[in-house]
Amino acid sequence: MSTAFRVRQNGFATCQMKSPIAIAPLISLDSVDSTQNYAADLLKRGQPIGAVLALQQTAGRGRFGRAWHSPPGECLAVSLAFTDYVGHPRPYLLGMGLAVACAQAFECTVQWPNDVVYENRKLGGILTELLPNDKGESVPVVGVGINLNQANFPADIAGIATSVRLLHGYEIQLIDALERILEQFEALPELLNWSELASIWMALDTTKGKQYKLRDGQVATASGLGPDGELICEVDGREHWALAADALLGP
Ligand code: BT5
Repeated sequence: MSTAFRVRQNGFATCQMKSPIAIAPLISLDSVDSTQNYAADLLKRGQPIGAVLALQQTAGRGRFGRAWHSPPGECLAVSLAFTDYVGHPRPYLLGMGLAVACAQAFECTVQWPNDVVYENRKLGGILTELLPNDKGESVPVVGVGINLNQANFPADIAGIATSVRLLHGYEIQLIDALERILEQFEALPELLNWSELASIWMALDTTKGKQYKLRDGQVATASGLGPDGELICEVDGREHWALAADALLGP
């Protein structure tokens, strides 16, 4: 854990989120399997890394190994390495903070735990992983995928996806989109506890009343978020708290 982070965790200072590329390099690639994999490799080798951005991913991934579709120049695909937050007790807050920043940047809403949505269609998703560095420490790495310039989508996601172009009628370069998101992210308070994000998240939240598939396959209805940002839902009239579940998207 970095000294600065330990001091902040102990409550001696409050500040705002800092973009990883304010303190370490942004690496831009034409094509890569997954920006998360590339970031993992650099961290393991002890190379300095703030973020990895790719024009195209050939094997982008979502949560639980699901595929993430990111065609060349049309989808922002970036992995942000929070090397300053090694040992963060709630690394998922960094991902939720980035979801909020994306929603603010593109006038959308958020849906627990990681979706940037507009009227039940997914503009983007966030993948938060803990990846080991050369010292064996766990670095929070947040992968951000935002659909920017797509005019249409492959059949399997056509009913659940949308893009900035489809929503707002303009195209945007990947780097400009990233800049816009990070500007919003840097305006957030430092996210050490859910209490710092709760009111900002809830102002954009569309989780309540949505249907979720729990990890055991049961379908639940969301009733709200708990004191640590976990999902509170109802299954057959019984309250259930979940740390992982999938929103059922689409019309
Ligand atoms: C996510 O997973 O939403 C997290 C996506 C994170 C992608 C970024 S891109 C940069 C970085 N590098 C990576 O390799 N990944 C990260 P999840 O909640 O599991 O959603 C995945 C599901 O969303 C898939 O099973 C599809 O149904 C759907 N999907 C795939 N591609 C999509 C797209 N471009 N737009 C909307 N939905 C999509």
